[in-house]
Amino acid sequence: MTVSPRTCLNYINGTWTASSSYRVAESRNPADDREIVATFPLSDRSDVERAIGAAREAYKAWRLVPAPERAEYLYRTGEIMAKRKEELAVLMTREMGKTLTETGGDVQEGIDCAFYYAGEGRRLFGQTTPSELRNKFAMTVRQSIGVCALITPWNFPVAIPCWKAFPALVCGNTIILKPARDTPACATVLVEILEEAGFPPGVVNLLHGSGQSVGQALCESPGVNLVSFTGSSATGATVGEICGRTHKRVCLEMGGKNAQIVMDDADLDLALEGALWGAFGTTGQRCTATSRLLLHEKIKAEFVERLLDKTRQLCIGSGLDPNTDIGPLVNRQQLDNVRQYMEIARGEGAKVLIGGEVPQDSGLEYGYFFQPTILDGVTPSMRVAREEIFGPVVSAIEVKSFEEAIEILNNTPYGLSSSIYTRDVNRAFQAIRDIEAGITYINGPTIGAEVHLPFGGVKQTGNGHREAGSAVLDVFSEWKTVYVDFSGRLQRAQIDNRE
Ligand code: UN1
Repeated sequence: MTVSPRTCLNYINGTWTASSSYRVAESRNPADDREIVATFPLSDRSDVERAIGAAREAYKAWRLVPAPERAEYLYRTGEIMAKRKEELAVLMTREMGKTLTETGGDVQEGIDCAFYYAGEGRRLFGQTTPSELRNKFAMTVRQSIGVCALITPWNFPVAIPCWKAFPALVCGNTIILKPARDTPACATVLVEILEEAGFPPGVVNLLHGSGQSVGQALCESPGVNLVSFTGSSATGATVGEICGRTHKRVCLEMGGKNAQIVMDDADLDLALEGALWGAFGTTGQRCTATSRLLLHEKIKAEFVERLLDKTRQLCIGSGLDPNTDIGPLVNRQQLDNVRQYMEIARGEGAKVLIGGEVPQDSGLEYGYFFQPTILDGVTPSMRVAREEIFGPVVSAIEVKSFEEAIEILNNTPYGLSSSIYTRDVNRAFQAIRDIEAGITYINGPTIGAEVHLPFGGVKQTGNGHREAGSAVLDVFSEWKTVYVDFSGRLQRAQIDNRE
């Protein structure tokens, strides 16, 4: 069945509009690149300026809407998203390739996020604390920040925009969403849902286009107060640099090189299921994906053997087919990256135990498929052991002890997710203490974070902020400290109370 391409437009000040450049580009189905999924505008600086103008104007009234009332819009958003869940999941599979089970999960994460941050509208707690002076009251309140630019990736084309948009909105900010070029249709449907939920014109804006023109202009403009970015480390460094120069608040979520440790006392069946899902789920295109297995020497041979068996049974194909376990990579560039890493791995002396190639099966020739791949003989200094691959490739690394496993796990520039399978409770708690990562799973895979807990990483994964949970409220709001002196006289802190 062919579906005609969707025409995506920008959304500025409550109106769907073409770019003033009139230039367009298209997104294609990565399982069959003959299919155009959508066309979208390549916005230019004048579109960016119009969106910023609309968002600034709308901010004046939106910041004054009481937070519980702002939350009502999010409840409606969650309800509409739930109604459109299946439609959105199918569209997402067509646009970026992951399986229907996974795209349904992506939309569900967005729905959960809507209800969670709607609830925050009735909390947004500040603190009260005693003043050091008599007849004086001290408290903190959260204040909105202004116009937030949200620059989002293609791998979670609904969930990640929701992680950013919903807390931003409930905190009283207005937003400009700049989605990835690979997933314009998913972003368009999300904004249609926000429109239907009734957000006033200018509160939510959408700009399609390239990072070089739209993303950069948003980062540079003095009209934007905050940039929240999820994507590659290289782009994140540029975003951070421009925002530093222009004194903007910036939240960066970047790469990962996540490891799963399997100790000799682990439940191997459980650890195998975890490794399979963590490494090959979403075709390895998650920043939380498992890309290193740190296997205790006593179980390594058996574990690898059994993992190979399970990997052989995985079915590669279109994500729309219910039998598919592994969909395609998102685009040709991503496929070329993974192939290049295979050459690097072979050149460095790693051994390909399974996979490592583009599948030759008929029916897959028009897609960006890659076989699930397990590498052996990988040493911690090799590039494949240190750099993010973002594909279905996992390295099996032997470790002699728990201490060695932790040392290797920490030996990367990143620190997002991590996991350990062990039945030893002491080991588990030592791992929680010693692993350098924002997230640690005990007896679970490295993927599968939930929206009401903080999400983010240490070292080069981020810049110290957390998304999701109540932690992200510290990104999207400013603390104001308020002192109320009801003594009717001048009271001097640090002086009068010491006399
Ligand atoms: C990402 O890959 O950028 O924890 C986000 C997970 C998902 C989110 C991944 N809930 O795997």
